[in-house]
Amino acid sequence: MARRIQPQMTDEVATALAQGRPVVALESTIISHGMPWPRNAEVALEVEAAVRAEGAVPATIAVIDGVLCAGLGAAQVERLGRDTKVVKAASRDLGACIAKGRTAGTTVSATMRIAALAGIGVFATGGIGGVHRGDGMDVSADLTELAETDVLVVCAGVKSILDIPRTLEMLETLRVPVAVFGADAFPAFYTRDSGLVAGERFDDPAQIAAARAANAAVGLGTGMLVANPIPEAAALDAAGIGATIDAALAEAEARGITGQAVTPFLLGRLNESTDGTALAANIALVLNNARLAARIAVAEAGAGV
Ligand code: PSU
Ligand code: MN
Repeated sequence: MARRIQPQMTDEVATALAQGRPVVALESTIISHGMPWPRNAEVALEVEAAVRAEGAVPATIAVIDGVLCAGLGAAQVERLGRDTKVVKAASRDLGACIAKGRTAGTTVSATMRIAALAGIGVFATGGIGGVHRGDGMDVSADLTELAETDVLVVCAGVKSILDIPRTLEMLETLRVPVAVFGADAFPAFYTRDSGLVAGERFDDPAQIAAARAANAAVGLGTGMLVANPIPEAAALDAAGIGATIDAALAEAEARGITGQAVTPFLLGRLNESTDGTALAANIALVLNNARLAARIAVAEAGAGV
């Protein structure tokens, strides 16, 4: 087997890992392809601050000039947010990015892969990819990476640009444990309730850390998905955002948008056509997820996991 790459880490991240202190990985496709400049870069730094405020060290993950990075400086965050040549990398794209010296925002799958290489076990994002609507067989590699890589991912559930029931079925098939924090219903990103119940409710971050340790102890070998509902005050009206999503999907279809471009196109359309309301909700839930991930990482570090 080829020797594994050790990602380049900031001193802060390397020291925290060496000392067994809590670290939270953060993804960067949300910066490069999920939110508009300059709010994207500002939010990335606000999310890092939210992790620090809970007593953990943030490690924003990306590929910079072909180097896998865990922990970025402000100038690198700005480049990801601003430079339109930055590509979107899922796990399978990492080798080509390294070989060609590319700069990439990493999706959930690629961020999990790099976090695992760095030895970071907890990761916060906004929403994961999943099974897209329709019968086009567009299924995000986020699901397959969750099935293969032992990293806990905190998200706000799954956006209804995707087929939520099929995404939940696929997670079950792949035997990825699903935890819902502080609620019974699985959340739908902009709204707190997808109308579906999946996984197990947890009300205590330490108990989530304990479940993750137990998953490892039974040899599961998968990641774990923690769904954290958007705060009530930031949640959007379900009917309103539902109609906006349907219109964005119809436009993507009419324009023949396919492959890796689908999710960024839909996210961009939602942000544009809601006059900033969807963006504000997205920011609120990412911050909320960063705080919960930090609390889980702090609990893990305290338990010596
Ligand atoms: N869903 C969101 N926000 C996002 C993404 C998905 O609500 O920013 C991004 C994440 O980086 C996720 C990626 O990993 O899109 C999935 O892309 P695809 O559907 O091409 O696998
Ligand atoms: Mn896809």
